[in-house]
Amino acid sequence: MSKEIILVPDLGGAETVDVIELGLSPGDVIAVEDALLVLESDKATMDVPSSHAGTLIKYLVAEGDTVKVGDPIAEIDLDLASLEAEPEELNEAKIADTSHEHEHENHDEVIKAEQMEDTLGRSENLEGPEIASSISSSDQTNNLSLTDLSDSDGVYAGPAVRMLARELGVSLKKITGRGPKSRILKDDVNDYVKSALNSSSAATGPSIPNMPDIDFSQFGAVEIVKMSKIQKITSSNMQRSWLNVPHVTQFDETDITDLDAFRKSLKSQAEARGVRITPVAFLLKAIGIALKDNPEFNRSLMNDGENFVQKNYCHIGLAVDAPKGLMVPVIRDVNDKGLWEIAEDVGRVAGLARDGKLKPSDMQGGCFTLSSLGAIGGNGFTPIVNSPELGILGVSNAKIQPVWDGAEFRPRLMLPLTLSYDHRLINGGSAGRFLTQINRLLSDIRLMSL
Ligand code: CAO
Repeated sequence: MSKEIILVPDLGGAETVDVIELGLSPGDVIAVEDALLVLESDKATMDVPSSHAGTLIKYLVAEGDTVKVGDPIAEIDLDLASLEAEPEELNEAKIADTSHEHEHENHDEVIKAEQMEDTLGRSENLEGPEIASSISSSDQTNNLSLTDLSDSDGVYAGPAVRMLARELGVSLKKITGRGPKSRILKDDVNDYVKSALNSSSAATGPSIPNMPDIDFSQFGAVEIVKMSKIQKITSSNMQRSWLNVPHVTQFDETDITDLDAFRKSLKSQAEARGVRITPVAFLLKAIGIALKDNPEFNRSLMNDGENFVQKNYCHIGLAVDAPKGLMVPVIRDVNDKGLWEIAEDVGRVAGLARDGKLKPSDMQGGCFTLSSLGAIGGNGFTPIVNSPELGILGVSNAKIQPVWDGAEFRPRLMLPLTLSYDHRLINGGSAGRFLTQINRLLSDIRLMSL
């Protein structure tokens, strides 16, 4: 067996460098120019290519060692040497220019070398000449690859790690490096992929069973009716929210006796203005204030699972029972508006919804939704969050009820409230505070002016 000891080449000025990656294993077949290992100076990494073809017997250094020019780094069995064309000057491998242009060229060369290594790896059972033709048909270069560790993407990783990430289709930006100076190591890439695979298989779970197709005509006369576009959109939005959002619903009841008296006292003014003022305007006003005071309700989860959006505006959706189906137009900047203006907006958007004249933009940008079934009836219902909003207030029919005031029962107009919220981002305490504030604002409307 003829052996060759590979030495640390000219380091382009650096006195000592660290060994940061040993890319191969003993027994690996290597071609001239294959990256043997990766060295790191203060500011850059460099691939050290093999000056000879053969089989790696062993490394003479370990990851973390500090080496200088001329130190032995690997021992190679040259038995395959006759199969490859060996450029003479490789023993004197030069460090490449650090300019970005060269960086990219060198990067490409490293990739080609690694691809060739891959080819060789997969051709273990081939006879010698076939290996030789793989080698000689490859592009060869005499330069060491010097790569700014942070590269243009700001990620701190060596070329071999970048190559691995590319092969696995992983963005290095998503990986936390556990190497020195937070450099991303091959193990970090592998661990990231493993955990992504585990979490995706955990998330897959059993699928939702399909509803059976039933021929209802066997039970009596039926007709098949096409769903309207709005019905189809509502159906898929509801299902999406119901399946994605872990819902919790909280119940409360608020005393709107004084609110209703005040509202009724505004009747002649309202007529003069051509506006109808119902509890809905007060509810929107109260929600706006509660959203301002409880900003955690004015957020949306981002799909990356890492961040949420905090909204610094306050637009509220209003569910409208329109002839063509449920529509949710959005009333903008509620906190900048007084009760008259809000009441005007309610009349306007409800009219547009019922006439089927809402534009898509009229239904976008909501931070929270109000669904009032008060005029229709019912003691309570659990509304579905209009995701990606985090909360929805359901309002049912106000009724006179006996309320104990500490001395006697008094007839009070009580309004049932239900708050459904996305438990991924809202906890019960926040929801309790939010709903309690709405309750207080409605039961004592003087608080709305503070
Ligand atoms: N309890 C008792 N009466 C109520 C009430 C309540 N909670 N809310 C409103 N009312 C009264 C109003 O004051 C009005 O009476 P007056 O004319 O005597 O004042 C009457 O009921 C009719 O109100 P309205 O329905 O015309 O107007 P509104 O402002 O209350 O509601 C709107 C507007 C658009 C919210 C409503 O018409 C609507 O479409 N609601 C349905 C929402 C819906 O479908 N939600 C379910 C969606 S799925 O979650």
